Amino acid sequence: MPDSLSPTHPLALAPVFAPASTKDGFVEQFLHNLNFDQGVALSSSSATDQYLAVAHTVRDYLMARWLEDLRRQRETQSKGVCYLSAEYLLGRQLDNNLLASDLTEIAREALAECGISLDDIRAEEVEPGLGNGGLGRLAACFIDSLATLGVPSIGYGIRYEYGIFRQTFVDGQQVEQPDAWLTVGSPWEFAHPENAQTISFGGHTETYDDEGVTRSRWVPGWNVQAVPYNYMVPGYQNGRVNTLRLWSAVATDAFDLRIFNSGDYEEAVRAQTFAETISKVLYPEDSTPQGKELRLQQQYFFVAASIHDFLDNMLSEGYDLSNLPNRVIFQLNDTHPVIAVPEFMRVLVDEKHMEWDAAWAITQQCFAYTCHTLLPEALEVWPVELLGRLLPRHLEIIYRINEEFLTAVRAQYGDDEMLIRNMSIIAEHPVRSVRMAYLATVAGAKVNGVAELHSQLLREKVLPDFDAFFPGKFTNVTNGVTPRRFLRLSNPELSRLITAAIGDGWVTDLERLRELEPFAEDADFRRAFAEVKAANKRVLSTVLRERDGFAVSDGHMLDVMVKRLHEYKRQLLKVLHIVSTYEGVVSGRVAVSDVVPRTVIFGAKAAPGYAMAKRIIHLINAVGEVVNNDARLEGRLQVLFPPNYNVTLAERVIPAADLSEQISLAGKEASGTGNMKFALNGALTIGTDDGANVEIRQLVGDDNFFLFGMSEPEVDALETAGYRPSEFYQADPQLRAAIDLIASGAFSHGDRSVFEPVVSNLLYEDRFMVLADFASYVAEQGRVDAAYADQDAWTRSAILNVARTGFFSSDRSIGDYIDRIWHTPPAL
Ligand code: B1N
Repeated sequence: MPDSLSPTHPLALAPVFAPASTKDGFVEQFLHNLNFDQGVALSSSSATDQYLAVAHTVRDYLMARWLEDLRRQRETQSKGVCYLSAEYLLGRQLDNNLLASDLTEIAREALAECGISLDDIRAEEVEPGLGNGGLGRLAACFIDSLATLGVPSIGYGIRYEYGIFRQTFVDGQQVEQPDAWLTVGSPWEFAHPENAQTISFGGHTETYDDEGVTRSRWVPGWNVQAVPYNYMVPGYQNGRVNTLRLWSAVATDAFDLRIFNSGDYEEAVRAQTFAETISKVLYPEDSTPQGKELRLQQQYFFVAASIHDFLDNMLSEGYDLSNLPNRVIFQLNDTHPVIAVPEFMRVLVDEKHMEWDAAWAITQQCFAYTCHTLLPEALEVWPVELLGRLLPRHLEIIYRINEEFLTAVRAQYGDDEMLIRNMSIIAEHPVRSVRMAYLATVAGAKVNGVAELHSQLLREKVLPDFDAFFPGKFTNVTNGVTPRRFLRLSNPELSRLITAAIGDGWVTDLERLRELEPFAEDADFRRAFAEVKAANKRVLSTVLRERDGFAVSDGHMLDVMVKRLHEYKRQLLKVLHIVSTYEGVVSGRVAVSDVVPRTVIFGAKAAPGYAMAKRIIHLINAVGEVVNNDARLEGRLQVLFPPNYNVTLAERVIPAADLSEQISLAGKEASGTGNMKFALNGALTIGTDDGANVEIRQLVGDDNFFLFGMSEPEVDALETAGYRPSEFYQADPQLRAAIDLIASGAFSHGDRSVFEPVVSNLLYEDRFMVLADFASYVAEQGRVDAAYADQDAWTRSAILNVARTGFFSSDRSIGDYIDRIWHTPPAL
């Protein structure tokens, strides 16, 4: 803008140019972008060029709205949400952004006029896999709902250069490849190096005299620059565009200069690389994070940048910081961003010179914490030695928070040293460490679990002392999924059928699906619904043929288990069921004609360092190899394991599934969100009473859900009584036969050693009680087979699953966050 143009000049205020929302307008803008952004003519453009130009065109349509929302958020100063998450598992953007801006048909026609197929263009996009699994995908669903509901909000995270690894199989074993998702650049991001934040690490702390007041300060040892990359997050056809701001690390000038001046060029380049390591790669551990120094660097890097960004850029001039609780709530997505708490205190006390007590009172209103797990090994702790070396001032602040907290605990309960030890933010064993979940609980205005059962267990089992000490602090917000991506976009045929029956209001008001209930009794509707499922299976079959060379059998029940590979999720239980069916036929115990034809699809990545999980992947592939090629099965049982399960594949698999496997040991899966996506797309669930399965079953009804296995109290009782898996092995001939078959080397070319660790773990440890639930699981699968024989009744149940799971919209989850935690005002 020229100097003479004041910000209030009509030209400066004019809406940004937006192309005409017509086919011709789209064509014109697309060709313009192809020529001027990509520098190619249509006739010589590659598919990549075309994809990038289409993406830029969609962006151009959204831009005016985005700039308007950015301005509005700065100007209104109403209370907003800063969602802090180390992961956003976004999936492909083009389709979603076309839908949000209602341009899908216009784009299709416009491209057709240019001789290009929109479907081909879609396939060009590499999905940004900046998350591991459910937690990262939840964050992506939440920012979609926040934009759709028009909540003033911003998502903050890390722009990993490499997202979740690409999984390949070599001889049935997982091999990880780097996910270079940025190779051709991302058309959806805007870099703003001019808004970089300087983020410090290391050094020491000191006190100094400030006109008679003794203050502390941090004298850091080194720093890096955090460069923001902005992404548009469009609401669904509501003219709103929110922002996702992801930080990328680069070396600071100061950092470079010091070393350059010393003449050590090599060292300077090394230093640069070192700084950039921070946002280089996503840690591929889901649920069991390793306490790596770089991980803590990543966490501090992004939350410090986000807090400073908010304070510097979102607050009006001269903002009275004591009003912050009326202006912002930082939602902590698990413990990964919890180091934000001492950082916020440090800013208020050391930099803004606020009194400790006043700063702490503000902090306790500005943060809320979502816990996503119950597994003890997943609760993050940071060794004091490491934290103190990397963030010495933050460690001091944490010590003081803990001291004052424990003083308050003593004041209430007296000197109960056992209780004090149990509640201390600092653990003494095995090494002195900071318990991040405790810090988050003490600091947070609210603490929530992610499903009813999870929140109950969190209060009763994980943090009971805190629940007693902080009455009213704990609450539940059951997870949800966005109906835009996981129904409207991924299942267009079912969407059309639903809309024809009840109108399209369900896309933003998913409870409206209830209106489908009567259609379950309508034979024509059932026929149409079954035809949609069949069509979705054909689509999946084509995808798997082209992607992986698989030949999916026709007419089979599609039985799907897709999720991260973890022992608690019990992929092994599913494997034992398959092996048992196979063993039944080859041993003559079962007539092959009695096997209900099934295709079992697995999708699962294992953390690269999780040896048992990788062995289980190997076993699934090995069992598939044998089962799929044994003529005695007459093709009635097929096991497919497409590698590299990701959001894009999920969007194809879920709409095609008949049966959804949600078979974790009760009390271990915090919520699950895949379970919701399947039910919403008309798959029936076989599941334990765990996580959100409990709520799914309550909503769809017992007749439309296959429940098996121990309940959480039963698991607890068995644990207390002493669980000996070998007793189950001895007592159940069918189980014994299945395990013996694996142990015999039948799936490893006669080599008994290959799966010996899996077998012996099952027999002598079996932490997640696979053997204890086996009989119940197999019996319930028998009921699944019987139910599937009556296709019409099955379809009826499937329709009721769709009709009754509107509760699991992430719009409802966000509504609950607003009511119970954030108390943000209604949309402007
Ligand atoms: O979060 C999901 C839940 O639906 C799942 O049940 C839960 O397992 C998942 C460390 C995690 N919990 N913890 C993680 C991810 C990455 C990491 O580095 C932990 N993920 C979950 C959404 O609530």
